[in-house]
Amino acid sequence: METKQIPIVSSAEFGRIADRNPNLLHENPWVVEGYIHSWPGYRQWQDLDYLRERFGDLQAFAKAPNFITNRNQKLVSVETSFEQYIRYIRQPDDVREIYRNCWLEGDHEQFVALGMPLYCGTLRIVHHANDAIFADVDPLLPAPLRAWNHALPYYYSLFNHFWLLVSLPGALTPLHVDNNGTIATIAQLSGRKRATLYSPADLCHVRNSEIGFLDPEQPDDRDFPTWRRAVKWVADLQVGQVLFVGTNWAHHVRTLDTSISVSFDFVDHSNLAAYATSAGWAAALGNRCKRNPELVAARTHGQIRREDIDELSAVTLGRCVMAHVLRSTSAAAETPELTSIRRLYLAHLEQCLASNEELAA
Ligand SMILES: O=C(O)CCC(=O)C(=O)O
Ligand SMILES: [Fe+2]
Repeated sequence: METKQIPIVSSAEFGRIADRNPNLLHENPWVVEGYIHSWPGYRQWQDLDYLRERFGDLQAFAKAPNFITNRNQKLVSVETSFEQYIRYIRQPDDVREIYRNCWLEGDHEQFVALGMPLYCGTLRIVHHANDAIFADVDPLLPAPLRAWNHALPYYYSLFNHFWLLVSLPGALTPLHVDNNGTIATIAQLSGRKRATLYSPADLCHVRNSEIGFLDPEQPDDRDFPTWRRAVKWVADLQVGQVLFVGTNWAHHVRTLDTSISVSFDFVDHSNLAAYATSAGWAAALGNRCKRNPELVAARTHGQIRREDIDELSAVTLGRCVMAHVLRSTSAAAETPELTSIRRLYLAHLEQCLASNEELAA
């Protein structure tokens, strides 16, 4: 098995490479340093007391591991507040007392047997494109990269993420691929994390449709007989560095020290087609519409009919509704950039709908 170090570059060098190669985020992962130090929130967000004051009231789930992606993995979880979770981070030995009666899946004994800390690794801190958080994390990406998220209707409510992740040494996010063809970024504010990645071309060696994903720390020859053919990309992410994970790259992250990260995914020119045609957001939107059929029929002025809402699959319905939203909003968009992104998105979507047998039937 070949192991490669993920290249580490300054944000200035990264900018020069990005100018020459618009596809660079997808050819290999990158660790970029030297721009999140200038985030207005950088220092404050390293302080657990500050985070507790700002986000303590948020309802949270903490799990061990963060989630599971293999049929043979076991999961335990608690329902908590972020404030209570910070208490656990400070006093992990008090876990029995802190989470008495809070177990959702498994219990304290099963948690102890797993031998890994609870991880609140999916704390949503952004809900829409105008969220106040963006003032703290600016620039989100080093130039010339530009996130197009803000131009994509409902982006932050369709399983695209913007998370604050606080974790103890040993916390685990198992191997997985992010939703919707997005590019993932993990910005390290405190402590270190070990990242292990596999390219989309190597997914066939590390993903088994029945079992799930490989455990890169303990590969199983029976379920993943060809795992040695995959190239393993590795980096120990240090404070101040950002890891970029391209579309459909599988990633596994082990926390090494008590850690604070911000992780978000994004869409730009390089993955808009992958985003537009992915089934994840479309199914989420379609299912939401199926729960409110009258509202959807009224809002689309009958262009999407009651019977379509009932009969189309959630994915197709989600795509039809999004195409409708894009047609009606791109003309009225506030800036030429917004208009052109929405038009491009719509063009990808229309192509996808045109080849849809469900609609032809
Ligand atoms: O930092 C972690 O534990 C995992 C984060 C992740 O998978 C992501 O941001 O997509
Ligand atoms: Fe991820």
